[in-house]
Order: sequence, then structure tokens, then C-alpha cells
Amino acid sequence: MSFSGQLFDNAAPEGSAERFSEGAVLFHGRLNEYAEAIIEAIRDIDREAPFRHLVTPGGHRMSVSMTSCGDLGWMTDRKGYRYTETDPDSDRPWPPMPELFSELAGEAAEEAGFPGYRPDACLINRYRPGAKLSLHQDKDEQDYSHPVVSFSLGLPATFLWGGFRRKDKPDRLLLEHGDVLVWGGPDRLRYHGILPLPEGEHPLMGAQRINLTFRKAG
Ligand code: MD3
Ligand code: FE
Repeated sequence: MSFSGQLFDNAAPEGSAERFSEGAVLFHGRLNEYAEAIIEAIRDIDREAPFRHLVTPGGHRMSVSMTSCGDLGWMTDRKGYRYTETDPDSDRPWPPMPELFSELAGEAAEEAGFPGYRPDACLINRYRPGAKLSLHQDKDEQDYSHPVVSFSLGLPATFLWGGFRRKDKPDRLLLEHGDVLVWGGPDRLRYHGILPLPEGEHPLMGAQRINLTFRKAG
């Protein structure tokens, strides 16, 4: 995967985007004008495929609650991590990915140097205060040449940006409401996680953070 730093420098309006690694670009506040529409769409998805706390193969109930939309949804149970075409709680297909989501994700990916990005899965993570995501790699997708794109909404959270081994000490980065992070190329398999969410009250979202991660999984 090649990455054009020049493309990034030219495309990014002053101060709005930050490339903090060869394959990682953060677009500050990129979702701000779409936040209400995105939140409304998440409400509809939650009605069809409610957020739930999954249990990991090791038997731990995750503190983050999750749902998915798109052709594939991510899940885990005692048997392992995988993508499925149906919601195991209802045996129905996952709700379709709203066009607004795929358009915004595709635009950000393109600006970051990944043209033609067509995600088929969107995992939606909900953090209440205290919820966290331990250091992990995203390795359940077929082809790591596709980036992951993430949208942050609601309360700010500290993102842990690690190395390629679990024991590499991670850097920290604040992810705030409206932020879009594109992550691919040589950085795609970095360890990463989220520190426990602090208490707080967000004007649009209340006491929670929601993160959407788009992937080309299949
Ligand atoms: C770096 N989500 O769902 S988003 C996940 O905020 C996940 O809920 C976090 O990690 C969250 O798997 C972080 C930013 C992110 C997403 C995927 C990545 C960073 C990534 C994949 C590879 C490297
Ligand atoms: Fe992840």
C-alpha cells in the first residue's frame, strides 16, 4: 500500500487534519454538521439490532456494548471472533449501512490516500462511563490492504495507539465528538485501545461515547 503524503498536504484544509503516522490521519470535527443525522440513524439501527454486551472467547463480558450495520457485522462468543451476515440475536440480516455513513467514510479514506474505499461492515461501539477497550489488533478482516475508518461521537476518550507487539508502550491521543480517523497501510495492524471513559455529559449524546468503525471485511 502506498501513501501519498503530498496528497494529504494538499487536500487538508489548514488545521483540520493531522497525519500522525504514514497510514493514519485524524480529521478533527469532520462530522460536526452531520452529527444529528448520524445519531438518528444509530437510533434506527438500535431498534432493529439492539446494542448488546458480547462475551469474548475467554468468557469475559465486554464493557463496551455493540451492534453493526452493513452486509457484515462483527461478533464474538465463546467460539471466537468473526463476521456474520445476520444478527445472531434475531437471525435477521444486519440493518443496511446508511448511505450517509458510507459516503462520509469513503470521502475521508480518499483524502487520506485510500481511493475507492467501499466498506461492507460498520461496527458500532457504545461506551458508558467506565467502559474501555483493551489493547488489540483488528485481524478478523480478509484483506489488510483496506483501511479502517472510525467516527467518534459524544464524550471524548483517550485512544491508545500502540506498536506491532502488545508490549510496545502506546502513545495517547484524544478522540473527540466529530472526529474521523483513517487508519491503514503500514499502520493497519497496530495494537490500539480505549482507556476507561470518564464521567461526563455531552449535549447531544448524554453520558456516552459512540464509535463507528468501518471495514472492508469480506
Ligand atoms: C487502529 N474501536 O472497534 S477506533 C474497534 O474507539 C476499535 O471504539 C476503537 O478499536 C473505538 O476495533 C478505536 C480507531 C481505530 C479503529 C480500528 C483500527 C483504530 C485502529 C484498526 C487498526 C489500527
Ligand atoms: Fe480495533
